[in-house]
Amino acid sequence: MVKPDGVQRGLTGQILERVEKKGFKIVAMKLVVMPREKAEEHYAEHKGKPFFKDLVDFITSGPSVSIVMEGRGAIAAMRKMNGATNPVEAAPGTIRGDLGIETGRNVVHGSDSPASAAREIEIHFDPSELLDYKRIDEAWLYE
Ligand code: IDP
Ligand code: MG
Repeated sequence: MVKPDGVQRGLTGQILERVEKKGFKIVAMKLVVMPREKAEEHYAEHKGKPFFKDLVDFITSGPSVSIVMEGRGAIAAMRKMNGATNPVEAAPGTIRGDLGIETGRNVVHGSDSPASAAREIEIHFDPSELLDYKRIDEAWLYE
């Protein structure tokens, strides 16, 4: 997900470009202002933490871009591409390392496991919004 700070700062295109250039296939995508209930469900694991309210306020404060992407090792690779949660600790070359400063404004979200991805996809998308197609470069991306 490109969080509302990423959308407001005009970073959506270059973030999606990194995903596409890496070779991952975007199979669903939407621009939405997340409803509060969905945001609370999305971040359920953080309920009760001191930053929870600010996080939900922020994530619902404007449009965000949610995508579902596929590819070999996609979840771990995307987490690496996103970089550490705190952007000042995130490695240069990562999205957060290149584009952010504050933990509460860290530009992107990425699912951290297959189980989280399945849970989050269900929150953000209807199954009919996930598209099944082949990228023409697949034969050159994979051995
Ligand atoms: P992640 O996004 O790298 O998976 P999590 O620990 O799951 O990091 O936290 C979810 C989001 O909550 C972070 O991306 C960040 O926006 C926010 N967050 C996490 N820890 C803090 C904090 O200590 N202060 C403010 N915001 C935080
Ligand atoms: Mg997380």
